Amino acid sequence: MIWNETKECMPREELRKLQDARLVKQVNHVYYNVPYYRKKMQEVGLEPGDIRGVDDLSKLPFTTYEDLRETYPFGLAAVPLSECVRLQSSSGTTGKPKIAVYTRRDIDIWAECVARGLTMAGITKNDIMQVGYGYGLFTGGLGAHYGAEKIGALVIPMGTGSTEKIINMMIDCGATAIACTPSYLLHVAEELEKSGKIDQVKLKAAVCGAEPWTDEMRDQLERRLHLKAFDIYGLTEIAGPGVATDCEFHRGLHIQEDHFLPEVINPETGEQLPEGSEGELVITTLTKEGFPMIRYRTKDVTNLEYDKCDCGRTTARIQRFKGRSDDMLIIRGVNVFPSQVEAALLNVDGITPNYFMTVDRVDNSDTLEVAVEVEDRFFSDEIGALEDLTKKVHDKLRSAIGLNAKIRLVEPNTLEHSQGKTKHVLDKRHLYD
Ligand code: DLL
Repeated sequence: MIWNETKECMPREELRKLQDARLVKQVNHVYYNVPYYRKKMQEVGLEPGDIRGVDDLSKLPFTTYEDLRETYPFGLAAVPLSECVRLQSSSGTTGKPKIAVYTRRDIDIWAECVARGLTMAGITKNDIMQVGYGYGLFTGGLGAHYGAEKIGALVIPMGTGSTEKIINMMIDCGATAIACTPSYLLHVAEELEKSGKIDQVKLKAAVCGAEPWTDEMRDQLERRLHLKAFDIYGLTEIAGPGVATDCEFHRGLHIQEDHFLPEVINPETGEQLPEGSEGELVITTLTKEGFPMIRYRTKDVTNLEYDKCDCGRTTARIQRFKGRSDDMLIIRGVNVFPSQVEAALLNVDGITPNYFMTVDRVDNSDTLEVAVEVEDRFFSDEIGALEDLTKKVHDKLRSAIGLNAKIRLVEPNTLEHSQGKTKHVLDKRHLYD
């Protein structure tokens, strides 16, 4: 069953009409209710009547994290706070946290979008879904929770905490689905293998997101936990998880386009790019009451596909994220995304997806060290196995990113494991600037 089939599978011309009408309404809403938006539109000589539909989208000014910081905490709220029923927040990269407020209708639509995403992952009212995202200000816990309740699944609101307790609950209550970050799920897999309890787990689907991950990581999770892993995307400013989710064909994440209008731009020039080009994802909310976002620059780098998916859905699909434009490293003049390193590492037998990159500057030259956890057996195997593996990893990385890195292979559970967003990079170079 497809949750709300009418919207997700409607012909694109029909969807476009709906988006046109909703965009006009959303622009009017912010113009008349948010002085900050009105001022920004007036500065470029725009009146609400100039926006007649999606074709006029590029006339509108962008909204950025800096705008959120400037208007912190409630300057972009488009309804009185007495009309809002929820506040969520996420730490910004620098300075103030990002804060969003939601009306009751916003919460309902958000839950509907998550419900569609969970349905794509095959989760139904017959499932028992354990939520392993943090509850509280982070949108992951409550977002997944409301979506799962909407489809009628039995929700275990576990949140984060002791991995042992999380595993026991999962086994004792027979959880059939889990929502958590991919890196944490991998940690759960490792712990289950170690304790010999893997056969007691009934999970059939995992809905993972909040951080970039790769197809190679999906393969590992699916193989080690005997489940199907799905990707879910979202951000606090726009709603939370459920802005887009991938289906069983894994041809990209279907955007809930009746609520979120996507574009891809050149991050340097701000110019809208043609279909299929890679660039920064920009999202405009179409139905938000509390905290609408007009052309919000997500900083997430991807490209969009618009052809009909094998599942029958007609919505645009986000292709695997390369990372965030502000995560991109320039090492000795070469552009490197951590996700490229992850994908290369996972192509080597015996390597786990737990890695940490340290970039430094020595004698005016950039250096890159990659520490990576490898399977236990390499530490007990015959002498030479570790050296061979180090060389293999080094060569794989060099051909993937074009750089010679210093490789440090470490035992399982040496690097930090996080239940939230995992940090994979330390760039020490800014210390010298
Ligand atoms: O991470 C919302 C979320 C919760 C999404 C649970 C999925 C699951 P923020 O804390 O505001 O919101 O962070 C948003 O996280 O701009 C991306 O850079 C990154 N991100 C989120 N999902 C994915 C994903 C939540 N599936 C920021 N793949 C976004 C890659 C992701 N990056």
